[in-house]
Amino acid sequence: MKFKEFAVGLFAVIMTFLLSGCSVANLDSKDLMRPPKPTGEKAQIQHVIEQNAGGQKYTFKYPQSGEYRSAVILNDINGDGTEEAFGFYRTKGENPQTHLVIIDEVGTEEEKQWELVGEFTTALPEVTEVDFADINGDGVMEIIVGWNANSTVTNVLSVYSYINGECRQISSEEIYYDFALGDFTQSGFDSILLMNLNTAEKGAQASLYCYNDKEKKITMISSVLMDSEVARFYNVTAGKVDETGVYAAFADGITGIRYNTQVIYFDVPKFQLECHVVPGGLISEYESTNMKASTVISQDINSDGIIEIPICTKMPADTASQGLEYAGLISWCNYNTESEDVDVIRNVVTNNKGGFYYIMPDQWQGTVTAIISDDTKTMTFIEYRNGEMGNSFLALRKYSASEWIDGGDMDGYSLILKNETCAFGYKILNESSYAPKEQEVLNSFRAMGSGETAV
Ligand SMILES: [Ca+2]
Ligand SMILES: [Ca+2]
Ligand SMILES: [Ca+2]
Repeated sequence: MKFKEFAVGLFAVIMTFLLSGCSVANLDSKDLMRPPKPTGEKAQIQHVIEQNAGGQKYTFKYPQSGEYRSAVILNDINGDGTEEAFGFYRTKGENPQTHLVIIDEVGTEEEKQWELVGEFTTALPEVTEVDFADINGDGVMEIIVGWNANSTVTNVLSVYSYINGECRQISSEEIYYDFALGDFTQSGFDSILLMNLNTAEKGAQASLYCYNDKEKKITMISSVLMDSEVARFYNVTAGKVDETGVYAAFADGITGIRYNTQVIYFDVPKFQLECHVVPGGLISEYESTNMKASTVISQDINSDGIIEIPICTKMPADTASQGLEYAGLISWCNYNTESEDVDVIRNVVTNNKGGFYYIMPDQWQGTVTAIISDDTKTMTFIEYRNGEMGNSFLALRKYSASEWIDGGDMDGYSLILKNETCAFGYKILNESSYAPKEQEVLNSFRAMGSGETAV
C-alpha cells in the first residue's frame, strides 16, 4: 500500500500547486480547465479511479509536456455545461496498462455522484501531452492525447470524443513526433497537423488530419515532405502566417550545422499541404554570439497576431580586424506565402552575455556593425562599408547598480535605465550621420532579464 499512498500524496501536492496556479485571474477558457478541488469532489473522483483499478497498485500518469500537466483534468468535454473529469493512471503488475478514464457527475440535483462513463487502455507507459480542439466542428472539444514508450522520437496520437453519453476514439493510433492544432483548412473546424522526423522507416513528413464525417474519425487529407536533415524540433508554434488568415505550424528545428524553421500550411485552392524551410542561422554563430535557440523561437513579437520567425546571424565582420567579438543580429521575419520568401519585420542587435539589445534602424542594415568588448559590458556601433569599419558612433554599457552614481562622472555615459541589479548608459562617440538622438536610444534600447527574449 505504500506506493499507492505515495501516489495519492503526490496527487494532493500537485493538485494544490495547480490550484494555486489557477487562482490567477485569467479569462482564457483553457485556464478554466482545472484539476479537481481538494475537497469532496477530489475524493470522489479518486475513489472512482481506485475502484476502477480494482485493488491493483497504480500510479497516476502526468503528461510530460504541453500546457496540461495534471493526471486528473476537469473540463466540459460533452458540451452539457458541467465539467467531466478525466484521468490517467497506470497499473503495476504483470501486464501493466495505462488507463484513460472519463468520470462524469451523474444523478439528480439532490443526489449527484461521480461515475465512470468511459475508459481506454494502452500498453504505452507514458502520456506525452494532452490538448483540446474541436475536430468535428460540433462546438465541443475533443481530447487529444499523445502516448509514448519512453521514446523521444515517436509518439502515438489518440483523439477521444465524448458525446451523447458515449466515449469514442476517433483516431487510428497515428504516429507523430510533434503536433499542432488549429483551423489549418480555414473551414471553421480544427484539424491536426502531425510532424515526423526522418527515421529508418519513414522520411520526414507532415500530414494533415481532419474529421471525416462518413468514417466518424480523423483521416489524412494531405501530406508533404519535410526537411530530412532536421534532428529535432525545439519549439513548435501555430498561428497566422499573414493578413489573409493562412494558418501555419512553425517548427523550429536543428540540423547538424544550423537551426531552421519549417513553415507548414495548407494551401486551400491547391488542396495541398506545403512546407517551406526558412534557414535560421548556423549553430557556430549562435555559439559565438551566446544566442540560445530555446529562447529565440518563432512567436508573435509585435502583437499583431502574425507569427515572426527569428533568423540569427552576426553583425558583419571587418576582414582586416582579428579577434573582435561581434554582436548577434536577430532578424524577425514574416513568411510570405506568395513570394515564398521572408519579409524582415525587425532587426535586433544583441549582446546576450551583457544582457541587453538594441532595435536597429533599417538604414543601419549592412552599413553598421557592432562589437562587444570590456568583458561583455560594452557594445559599440561602428560605421561599416565594403568589409571595413569606419567611425564608431555609439556605445552602450552595462554597470552594476552600485557602480552607477547619479550625477557622477560616468566617463561621459548618460543613463538609459537603472533597475535593482544594474544600470545601462549610452555615449555618442564620434561625428556620424548614424549617431542617434537621445530619444531614439531610449526607444531602441532593451534590457533582457525577467525571462525576456530579444524581441
Ligand atoms: Ca460536461
Ligand atoms: Ca467536437
Ligand atoms: Ca507579429
